[in-house]
Amino acid sequence: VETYPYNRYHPMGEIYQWMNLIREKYTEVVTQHFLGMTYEARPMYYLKISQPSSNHKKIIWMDCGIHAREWIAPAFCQWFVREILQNYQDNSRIRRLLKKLDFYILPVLNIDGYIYSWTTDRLWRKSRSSHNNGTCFGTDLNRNFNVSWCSIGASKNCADLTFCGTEPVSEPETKAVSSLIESKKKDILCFLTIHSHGQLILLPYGYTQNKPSNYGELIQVGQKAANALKAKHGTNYRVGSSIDILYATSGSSRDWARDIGIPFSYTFELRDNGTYGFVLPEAQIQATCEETMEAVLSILDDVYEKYWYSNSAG
Ligand code: 0X9
Ligand code: ZN
Repeated sequence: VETYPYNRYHPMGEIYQWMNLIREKYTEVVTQHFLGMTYEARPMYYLKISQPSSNHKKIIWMDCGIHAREWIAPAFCQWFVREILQNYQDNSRIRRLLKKLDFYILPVLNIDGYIYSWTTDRLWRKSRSSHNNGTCFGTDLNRNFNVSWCSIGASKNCADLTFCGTEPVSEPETKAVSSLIESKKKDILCFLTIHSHGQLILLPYGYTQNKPSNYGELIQVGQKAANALKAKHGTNYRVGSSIDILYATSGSSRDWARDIGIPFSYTFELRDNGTYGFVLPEAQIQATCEETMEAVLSILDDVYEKYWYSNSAG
């Protein structure tokens, strides 16, 4: 674990091995949990980081790599896990968070697609499910959740990049995530889903101009996170509701999570702003992860405060 290069992109086999090493080295705080199998029958695992405590804890969910080609996202999930584990004993900020929060981290949601982006097509986005008698492949897993499914910003044509699947939650990967989140939703305070690119912090919704009931605090927490991010290396992010500052989407995990009652739900679109796009050079991994870490910690500090010291998000 000490020698694992966090400033490199890793193929899926190495990420599986990394999860095993992390679990073995940090047995007292990390457990690995099976979520389900992918379409191509690979196991999905998330890492749970939890300090034994008598407090009733809230859950922070973070997934990375729902889109295969966005390699910086899994790199950030791994970076985040390392930062938490290397610092939780000495760093009072992280120690405080872990007293009342458990972190659930899914480093690669779309494993089949991620592997395909390494072996065959660097710019692959979707999953690898087969459709129309094997004439087209892949569902956009971020259009397959059960929220206003395939109503806008998604396609029913399996050849399209935003193919929404054959029905809501038709894909094994979205089933696995949905059922875990559904079963824990009363305890989940914050849902973070990490993408690239565009340098955005997006909040619900993508499928409607309506605003969530806590829109004001979502904007405020998001803007503070963007300020913290910029303070690290000067990178500019925009913050806003998805449909306003990006484009319309239906069936996204973030909107679904908000609509089942998870108060703080955000999509991050990491670096860059289009120069390299999805093919962000490895030389930028470290700075991207450092600044994103500041933004995520800012959100976690805020949701921690808001949950335990006010009634606004209960
Ligand atoms: O299109 C997407 O799913 C995301 N952009 S990406 O370039 N990473 O593919 C945007 C997701 C934002 N979420 C919603 N608009 N619901
Ligand atoms: Zn994406």
